[in-house]
Order: sequence, then structure tokens, then C-alpha cells
Amino acid sequence: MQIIYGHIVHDGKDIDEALLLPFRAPASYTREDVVELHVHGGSMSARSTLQAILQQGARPAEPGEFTRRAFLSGRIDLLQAEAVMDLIAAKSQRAAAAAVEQLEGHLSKSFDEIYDNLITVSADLEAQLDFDEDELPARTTEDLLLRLGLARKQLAALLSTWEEGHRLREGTLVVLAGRPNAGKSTLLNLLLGKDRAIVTPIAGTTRDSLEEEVILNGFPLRIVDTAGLRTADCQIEQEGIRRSRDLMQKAEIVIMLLDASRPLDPEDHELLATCPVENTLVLLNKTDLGQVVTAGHISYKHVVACSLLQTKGLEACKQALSEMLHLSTQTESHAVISERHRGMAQASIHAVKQTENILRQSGESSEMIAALALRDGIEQLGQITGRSYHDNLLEAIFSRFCVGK
Ligand SMILES: Nc1nc2c(ncn2[C@@H]2O[C@H](COP(=O)(O)OP(=O)(O)OP(=O)(O)O)[C@@H](O)[C@H]2O)c(=O)[nH]1
Ligand SMILES: [Mg+2]
Repeated sequence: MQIIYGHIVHDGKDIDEALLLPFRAPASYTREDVVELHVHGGSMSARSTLQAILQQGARPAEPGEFTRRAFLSGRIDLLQAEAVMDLIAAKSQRAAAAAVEQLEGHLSKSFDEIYDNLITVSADLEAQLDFDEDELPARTTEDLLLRLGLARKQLAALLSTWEEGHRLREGTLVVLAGRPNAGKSTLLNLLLGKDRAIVTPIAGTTRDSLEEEVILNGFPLRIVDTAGLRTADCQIEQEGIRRSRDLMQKAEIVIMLLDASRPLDPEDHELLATCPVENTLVLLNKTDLGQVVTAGHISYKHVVACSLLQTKGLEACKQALSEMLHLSTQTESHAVISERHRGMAQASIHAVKQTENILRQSGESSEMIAALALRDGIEQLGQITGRSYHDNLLEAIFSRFCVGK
């Protein structure tokens, strides 16, 4: 590898001194000849250099064009190309580690193995079409079913990584809700480890919703503090409450804070009735003032008593959240599938299942129909790694990249 030192000169003007790094094909990101220019930081020098190059006939790269070219030249597959974007967008170290695993081709290897196995099943199945029933070895269909079943199970195992992938890539929306003064903003500040939201003893302090990101076990959580729920006269507060309710609908987890130092009143019960049992974590707060309400008073699965003022129960609250969201605590990283892969893996599983059913029925020309169903499953699988693709698929993937990647 060579680094060349020199000056960028355009129209007789010395624009900057620079370093030039030539990458000779195929030893470059895209496998083409590539040069990298390193100029001084600050926008003026870079902009003038870019203008000079564009005037010489170059054009700016489209979003994701470099990675797209790397894919089209066969240097990386689609899963690895997507991992580049995941790595850039990673919100936590765990998310970055999962992206690196994918970039290194671990996920590709798993999908490729299943793909290759299904291709051989397909070839064997199509070979059967040329034989008469009685010429075939008796075990053939049984053997095909065995191999199809195995591929289906391997796909299902990959599919099960989706939830973790979703939580790593998109983050999880957690909404803090409750009556005014329940301690929502206190909790947000504690989770963040800084004084982000205003906390006062005045009921109705928070009016606008406030979103912040917190990392729990390496998973990003989008925590939203909301306006306390009550019947309000003030128009600003009413709008805040409308937003709180809206956010509670969208939340994957609602943390409902109650003041446990006084008995629950009808308004508390009314509020609790709007929270589904499965995704609500009830915090019985202010136990330092004496705990009147206990888990036995409410019919919720996830209940934690705490005194946020004394930061008591905070760990138990995090633990409960982590369990509710199935956030794995295991430390070694592994690649996880995305929403796009999930749809295709599901379609592929469906096609394999159909193939198995048709083979089991062994009716007239069942091999032919089974072979067609399997071909469909293989096609879906091929789109995950990019062994088969169409332009729309590439467009959808690479248009989400930023320029220069
Ligand atoms: N004694 C006691 N006071 C608490 C506890 N948690 C919060 N507080 C106090 O309760 C008051 C209200 O707390 P906030 O965190 O502002 O409550 P909020 O739910 O955000 O209230 P609104 O924004 O008005 O909806 C503040 O004076 C807090 O210091 C607790 O565990 N024990
Ligand atoms: Mg508040």
C-alpha cells in the first residue's frame, strides 16, 4: 500500500496539500480501482477539492453506492452490506458487536448452508420426476422429508433471533405514565443518571413528553416521560395528557407509577384498567412514606416496590424491564436477523412446510408440485443473502445508506 503526498492544484491555484491513497483492483472496497484523497478538515478545503474533481468530470456517489458496488462485484453479500449500515447506525456496543458478526459473514454462513441444502433437495426432487414410481429407492421420499424438516428447523432458529435484532436496531419504546406527582420525572432522571426533567412537588410539572435514550444490558431503550394523567382545565396540560395517552398506546412497555403511600382511589383503578397486564410494569413508589399499597392489591404480573427518592428498588425495576423485554444478558455477541430477513425467512419456512405436506400426500404428480413449492422457498431464501435479487430490492436497501458509504 502506497501513500502519496502532494498538492491539489486546480486552475493554477493551490487548494490544499493532501495525501492520496491508491487502491488497485481488486484489492479495494468495491474491487475496482479506487483512490482516496485526504485533505485538511474544515469544510472549505474539502469543498474546493470536491468542486475541482467534479469539474474534471466526476460525479458524486449515490447513497450506499460504494457498498452496492462491493455487493455487485461479489466482494460481500447482501447481509454483509446491510451490516455496514447497522454498524454505522449502532446505538450501543452490543448492537455494534452484532453488526460486526454479520459483517464478518456469520449470518451469511448460516443462511448459505440452508440454501445449499435446499438446492440439493430440490435437485433430488427434480431428478425423481424422470423416474417411474417403482424404479425409485424406497427411502427417497423419507430422506427428502428428513432434510426438509432439518432446514425448516434451522430457519426457525434463525427466525428466533429477530426479536433481539429488533430491540438492538430499533430500540424499545418505554413510556413512563401515572398520575401527577407519582415520580415519573424522578425515574427518568435516575435512569439517565442526570437531571434531565424538572422535578417539583407541584402536581402537573411535566406537560410536554420528553424522550431520552438509555442503554440497558446493551439494548437501547427510548424512555419517554409524560404529563401526569388527570382531568385538567388548562389547555396546555390537556394537550400534554392527550399525548401521554397516545404514547401509552404506542409503547412496548408502560411503566405505571403509583404513589403507594396512600390507598388507591377510583381514579387509580380507572388508570390501571387502561394498562394491559402483559406489557405494564407497575412501580409502587414512595415506600419511604410508608407502604399502604402492595402487589396483592392489584392484579398485575410485574410489580416492583420502590422509593425513587432514596433510589431504592431501581435495580429491581431494571431487572423487571429486562425480563419483560427478554433482553439477553449473555455477553458473547452473535448476529441477529432484521425485519427484512424475517419476512423472507417466514415465507421460506412456509414454502418448505408446503413442500413437506405435498410430498407426504404423494398424490398424482406430487413431486412436480412439491418441486415448484420448494423453488419458491429457495428464491425467498436467496433474497436474504442476495444470491437472487431484483433491482427494487437493491434500491430499497441501498437508498437507506448515507452518501459516501
Ligand atoms: N417521599 C418521596 N417522594 C418522592 C419519591 N419519588 C418522587 N418523589 C417526589 O414527588 C414529587 C413529584 O415527583 P416528579 O418526579 O416530579 O413526579 P411526576 O410524576 O413527574 O409528576 P408530574 O410531572 O407532575 O406528572 C417530587 O417532589 C419528588 O421529589 C419517593 O420515592 N418518595
Ligand atoms: Mg414529571
